[in-house]
Amino acid sequence: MPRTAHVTCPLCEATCGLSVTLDGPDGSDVTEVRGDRDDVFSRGFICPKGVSLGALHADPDRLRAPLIKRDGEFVEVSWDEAFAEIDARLRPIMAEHGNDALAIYAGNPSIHNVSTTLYGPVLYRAISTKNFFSASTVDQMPKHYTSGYLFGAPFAIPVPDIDRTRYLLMLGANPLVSNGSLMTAPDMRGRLKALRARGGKLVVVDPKRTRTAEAADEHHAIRPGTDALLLFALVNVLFERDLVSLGALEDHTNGVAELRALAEPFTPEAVAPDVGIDAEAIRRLAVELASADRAVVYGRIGTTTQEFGTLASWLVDVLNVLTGNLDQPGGAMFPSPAASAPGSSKPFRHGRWRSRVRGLPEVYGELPVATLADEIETPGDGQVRALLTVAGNPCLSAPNAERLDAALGQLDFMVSLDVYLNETTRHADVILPGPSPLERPHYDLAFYQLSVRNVANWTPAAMPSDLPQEWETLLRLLGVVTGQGPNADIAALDDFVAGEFARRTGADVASAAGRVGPERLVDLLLRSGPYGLTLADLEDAPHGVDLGPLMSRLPDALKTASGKIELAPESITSDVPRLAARLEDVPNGQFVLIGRRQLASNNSWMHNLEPLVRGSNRCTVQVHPDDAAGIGLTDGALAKVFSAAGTVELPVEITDVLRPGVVSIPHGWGHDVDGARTSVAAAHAGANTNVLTDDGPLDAPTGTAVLNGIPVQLAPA
Ligand SMILES: Nc1nc2c(c(=O)[nH]1)N[C@H]1C(S)=C(S)[C@@H](COP(=O)(O)OP(=O)(O)OC[C@H]3O[C@@H](n4cnc5c(=O)[nH]c(N)nc54)[C@H](O)[C@@H]3O)O[C@H]1N2
Ligand SMILES: Nc1nc2c(c(=O)[nH]1)N[C@H]1C(S)=C(S)[C@@H](COP(=O)(O)OP(=O)(O)OC[C@H]3O[C@@H](n4cnc5c(=O)[nH]c(N)nc54)[C@H](O)[C@@H]3O)O[C@H]1N2
Ligand code: SF4
Ligand SMILES: [Mo]
Repeated sequence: MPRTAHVTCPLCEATCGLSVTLDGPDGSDVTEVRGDRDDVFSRGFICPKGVSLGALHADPDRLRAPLIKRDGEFVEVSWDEAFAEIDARLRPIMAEHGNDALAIYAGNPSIHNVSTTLYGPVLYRAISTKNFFSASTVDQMPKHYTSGYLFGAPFAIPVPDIDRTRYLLMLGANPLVSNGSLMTAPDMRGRLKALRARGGKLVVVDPKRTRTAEAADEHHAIRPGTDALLLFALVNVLFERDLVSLGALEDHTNGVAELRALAEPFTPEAVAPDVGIDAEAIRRLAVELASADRAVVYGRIGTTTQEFGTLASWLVDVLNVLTGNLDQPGGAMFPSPAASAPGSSKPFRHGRWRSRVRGLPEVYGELPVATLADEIETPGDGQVRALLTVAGNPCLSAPNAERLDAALGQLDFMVSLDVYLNETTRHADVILPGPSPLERPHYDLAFYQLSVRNVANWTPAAMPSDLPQEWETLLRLLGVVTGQGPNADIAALDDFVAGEFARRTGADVASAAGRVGPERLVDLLLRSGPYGLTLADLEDAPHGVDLGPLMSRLPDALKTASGKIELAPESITSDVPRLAARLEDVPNGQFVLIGRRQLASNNSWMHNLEPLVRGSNRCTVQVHPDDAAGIGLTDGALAKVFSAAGTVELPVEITDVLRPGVVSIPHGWGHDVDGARTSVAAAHAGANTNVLTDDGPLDAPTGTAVLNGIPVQLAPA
């Protein structure tokens, strides 16, 4: 008899509810995946990735047993053998060289997985290495940094109240393809349509006329990397025209006068030649933003992974404050999640330690992944000799990928928690697999903190797994790194973790009696959360619980030392002279490379699924027709693309959606490596664009990689 499981899709930030039909002798054959029409948040929405959850579950290349590399070949082993190997090889490295000799890289899916979200940090704290890296420094770290300094807490990220706004100025985001990021909002097409239907306006700023730009009222093709200049000019106009109006924020904000002074040189006329948008249009945008009754500015990855990522992220929030739209319905609001992991009670600061080789400051407990290769390659005290990756594929996702790939090959020991033997994990000595998304429980702890509506939805595992849950594997690793050996008492460690959670949240650990692992921790977090929910409440609501629209949260949400919004903190404003220098020295007209996301793709790791690699999901270099004509490129022919870091070859796709002078390559491809076990991906290999991105220039305050706006040259191959 077929049965239906209701699951929250864990593949992206949209948190769609899906109905999964299961059949077959042991109920583990996925016969259909549909959008769940009764889901309180997503109302039946689904994308091609969600549909492919069944293909992912069934993928024969997905690992189902631990692997150990013996004489260069991976062999399947038991869990006991795998842990014995880790204990025998990792412990001596840590004993001789210290914990900093073990680096950690946590990848994107680790935040889409309740086991690794909750138990990863437990292990990382126990290892306590300075060399902690994650996908955040190729993604949203500037946003944590600016939230840390403006609001006092790196996870206090305001999100656009998209269902109530009447004016949305969106920069560097393409949610009709990405399905939204730092903005949990299933069915973005429907939400943007509704915005326009109620008389609202959508303005998109993007070097490319994306799907989202096509669906907008207005599109401005900005020159890559110049968002901070544009945003500063908007601030300038607000002051010039006396349009600054903080409203309810007046008593809660410091730094307005400093900001006025800082914005002075950035007039629309001064920035226009570099930004590529004319001064008159910039003035009009500022006036529209200030006069719309509910307006919001939103920036995403095109604004964070660029040379001025921190300044651009900061100015997005600054504009929301100066127009009185922060914390107001229809503006940028702080969600009120039902459960959130306990954070630090101290106001945010960065630079508590620095990287050994380049002296880059720590931000939010991390060093930039752009410097991981430096730390592995450079001999001396504190050199990285071992690496643990958790759900990450830095060989495809980090800048200067060829160099990092070679560096991983030099490690003394590497362990990966991962579901594939791929470009990165092929360098591991031991790979520890986790269950498929349908074999584990799910709760979107991180993404409900970024949700445009307050909702809560718990997903029990749709079916049992033959593999240990990843929280158990992480605790077993905790046993190894803390010297308890390869067979530590996991239940005892878990009791200890739950006790600590209860202590930090004020919940009574006995109230969650009878539960273990993430179930117990989520139950404790819900109980201590603002709605007093329990896990049992959510278990009774398979389509989720709607907790209503976003609510104003100031001043309570502010954790700065002053208790106020700090609009002009020195840790941010000290980077303004670097931006001002750009006004004097506008880069010349060479080609610049930007990235792009594809609907049927998920960064680097879902290219092994036949249904997703068919059709339009192709790794090409997009070039504007005028540019192509100028250098003799023809559609479909191969081009060579060169940068300071490397060279790749890939097919040309000629399209007028790009701003002339800008070329675009998607990331996450380049599957033609030796030693991986992803047969479908290998047949659709594509090229790795991060061979072209450089690990040298970074967003100065945070060390976030510059992945957009890379100078490149092109030629027919
Ligand atoms: N040039 C360029 N580079 C980019 C970007 C860009 O826009 N341009 N975007 C950046 C961004 S935003 C991000 S987030 C990063 C992503 O960078 P990463 O997080 O390093 O890479 P992913 O492609 O997400 O790879 C995830 C890995 O997790 C594994 N995995 C999947 N599910 C699970 C699971 O349930 N458990 C475990 N243990 N493993 C799992 C996959 O097999 C894969 O190895 O890439 C960045 N790189
Ligand atoms: N289908 C699919 N969905 C995904 C992912 C995926 O790989 N595939 N990845 C997920 C992840 S990890 C993340 S972080 C999110 C990201 O979510 P989004 O930020 O919405 O991602 P993108 O679609 O890359 O949109 C970035 C846009 O920035 C533009 N851009 C590039 N440079 C600049 C610039 O200098 N200035 C401006 N203003 N714009 C610029 C690009 O043209 C692009 O349209 O998506 C998530 N969702
Ligand atoms: S939009 Fe995201 S959450 Fe929704 S089905 Fe697609 S991948 Fe899953
Ligand atoms: Mo990301």
